[in-house]
Amino acid sequence: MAASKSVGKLVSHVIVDLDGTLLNTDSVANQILKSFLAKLGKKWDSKSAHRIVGRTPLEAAAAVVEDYQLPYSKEEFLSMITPLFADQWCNIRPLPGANRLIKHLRSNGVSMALASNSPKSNIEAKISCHNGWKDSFSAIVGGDEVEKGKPSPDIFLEAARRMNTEPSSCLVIEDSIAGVTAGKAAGMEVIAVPSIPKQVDKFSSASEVVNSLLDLQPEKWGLPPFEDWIEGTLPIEPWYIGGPVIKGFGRGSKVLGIPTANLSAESFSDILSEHTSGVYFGWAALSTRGVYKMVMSIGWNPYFDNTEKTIEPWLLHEFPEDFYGEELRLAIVGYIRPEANFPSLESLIARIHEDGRIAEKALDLPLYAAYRDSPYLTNPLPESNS
Ligand code: ADP
Ligand code: RBF
Ligand code: MG
Repeated sequence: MAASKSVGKLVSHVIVDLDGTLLNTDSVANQILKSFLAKLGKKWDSKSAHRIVGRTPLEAAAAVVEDYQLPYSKEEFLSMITPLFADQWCNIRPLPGANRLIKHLRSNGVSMALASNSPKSNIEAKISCHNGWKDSFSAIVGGDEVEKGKPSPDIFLEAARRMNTEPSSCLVIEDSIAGVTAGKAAGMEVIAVPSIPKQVDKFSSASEVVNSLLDLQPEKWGLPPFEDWIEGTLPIEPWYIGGPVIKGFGRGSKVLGIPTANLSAESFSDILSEHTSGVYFGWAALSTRGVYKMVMSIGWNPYFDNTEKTIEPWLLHEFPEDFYGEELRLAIVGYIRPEANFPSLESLIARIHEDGRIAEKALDLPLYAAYRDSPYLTNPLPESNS
């Protein structure tokens, strides 16, 4: 839930972190470390990712050497993996909402700086892969340009200095605990966008915690509001997933009176790691039945505190029977809100029904209705060879 304290001061400048905040670096880092460790006969545990998020490269290397008892010094290990990362820089994808945020601040003339623990040359290489990013920042500060990296405040203080402004006029956007600590120590307002799920309590020192960049409300800080929300929905670049309907927790119909035709989250771990948890909507096709309006949640269902991320699509239609095993295809076209916890089951149910009404109505807008005819939904399944 977007926990917010009484929101503090108004700001005029924004300082953003790069890895894990604008870029989905974790996903690429996980792949690189997984294959590197596999060659040493060791298995990368993505749960230890929190030990490297937000650290300087050498600190992150030291953590991996220690955790996996590698037969190298941290310097040796860093020199082995650095080229592997350099090869992948242009494969690191922007996180949802990153391009939108950069364009928004830029087109409204809000000064923006980039402040990262990475060396400056790495930052420049990474952002050069994304159109319009470099020119959007009036200052870029790398970890090698100050004495101490985050959690020390140096990087943020230097960014403010280069923008010719006071630290107290700056709003920091950060995904890591080290970054939040650094921003606060610099005397700045800090919005945390945690990249590690279910760790929100660790970010209590932040001025505000949001689930993703899609949930930012710049007007809370005296900055220009986003103007792309339409009737309670945010249009997104559509994405498509599909597969056989599987058994879920057996809870949707029974406990909530809201059946959800679950897809296997495991089969879509890559695409899901690109999209933040939350409530989305779009169109759902069942190959033998038709195309229906759909609203869904993706995530850990905070009310039930699940340990697995699940995909829970509710088709806005009454069906005479179950359709387990049938091919379900989804075109996801818009975002409604982050997943939330609720004080009671009734309030969760009421909120899901409201999501349903919002989706039902929005999907009639031409902007969203157009995707009802996506070939992905309407084309027959390819013949199976088996
Ligand atoms: P599970 O936990 O196994 O997903 P649910 O109680 O959520 O069980 O029920 C989901 C099942 O109900 C779906 O897999 C599907 O077969 C059926 N179903 C019937 N109507 C709908 C609907 N409108 N939306 C989604 N699923 C539906
Ligand atoms: N579960 C939550 O814990 N928090 C939510 O905010 C939430 N939002 C949902 C929104 C929609 C549109 C749907 C279909 C489900 C949502 N759920 C949410 C998931 C619900 O808990 C889940 O479908 C049941 O637990 C069934 O497994
Ligand atoms: Mg279900």
